Amino acid sequence: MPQRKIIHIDMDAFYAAVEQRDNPELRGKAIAVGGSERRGVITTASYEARKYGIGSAMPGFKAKQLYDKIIFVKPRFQAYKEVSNQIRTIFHKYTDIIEPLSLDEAFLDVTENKINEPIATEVAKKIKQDVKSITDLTCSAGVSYCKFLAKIASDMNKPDGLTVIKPHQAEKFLETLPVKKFFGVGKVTAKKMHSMGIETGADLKRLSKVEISERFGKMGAYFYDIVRGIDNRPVKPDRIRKSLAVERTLEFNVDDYEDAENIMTKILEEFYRRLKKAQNYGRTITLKLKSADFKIITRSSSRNYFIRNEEEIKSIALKLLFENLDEVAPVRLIGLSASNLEKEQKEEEGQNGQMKLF
Ligand code: TTP
Ligand code: MG
Repeated sequence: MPQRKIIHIDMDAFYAAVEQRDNPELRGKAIAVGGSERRGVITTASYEARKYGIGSAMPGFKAKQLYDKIIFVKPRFQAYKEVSNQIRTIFHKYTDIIEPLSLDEAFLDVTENKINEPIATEVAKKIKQDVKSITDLTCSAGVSYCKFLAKIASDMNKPDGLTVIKPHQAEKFLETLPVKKFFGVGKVTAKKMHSMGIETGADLKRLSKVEISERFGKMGAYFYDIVRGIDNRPVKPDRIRKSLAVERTLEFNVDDYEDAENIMTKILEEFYRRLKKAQNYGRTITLKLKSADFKIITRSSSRNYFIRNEEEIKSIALKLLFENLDEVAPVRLIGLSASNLEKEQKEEEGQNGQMKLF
């Protein structure tokens, strides 16, 4: 297999940058999107505000304490969605292997690309230029041979950064990296690692495969590999992610099993009602959890048949929830989705059938 070329793109201070773009009075100022000095949390802050230590998920009153001239701006999700669509269109100029992680962030596999550019850094430069000229906003790009490193790289020289981690630099780089920066290490896991004296990649690397699995379960094997720069996860294009999903953003952060179970029970009712109505069941059930500090994990369970039984769906969902809540708790969003859907598969068979005609 040839060395892959992966780019991770992430918009800079996304919501805040859109607000400053659309309202010249906000430019150069410390602004926070969402929240107010009395209630609510901030979704993000402009770089001018970050100098005072203001940032995502911070309560508004705290931001005000840190800098009393902070300007609170109401979020306009429609505007962010529009930019998100624009950048998606730009990405498609270069590759169709795009995996969006959120409105402002995506992985791209450019090993082979539509402009036949062999140097991934050049592709990243072009994407950055396009994003700037079409949206009038900046983004940061990370370039590497795997998702994990590309993601870390994009964060290294924000804003307007372009960072490349070459294969021969990977191991050294990972050794000095604090474990809390590892993609997939949430607050709880980081704490556990710290209590074991594991602060950096080098510390983590001292654990044997058996030790690391004993201590961190399934995630252990993943940590074992990534700290050695091994990450073969493919960039999963959007289109193979057809699913039926129900999600709830919670009013309070939840870390208690009982509360989580109650919420899940409500989600399950709605989820099952929709599956039944669509008469479209899946072979895979996926749990999504978003932590209070915005880390997202998804955990799936698959069968080799379409899961139609309500009790079975329920037991799969609760098992996934109980096994994974600790990793990201407290959570602010719980979601459930069904994929590998019956109808989607029929559709694909249909498409393949059609393709044979050409
Ligand atoms: P991020 O990419 O995490 O942050 P950002 O784009 O604002 O800043 P950076 O330059 O560091 O990338 O998140 C993208 C958007 O998602 C952000 O603009 C607002 C929203 N968001 C929230 O609503 N709550 C959160 O806790 C976080 C982290 C982000
Ligand atoms: Mg961003």
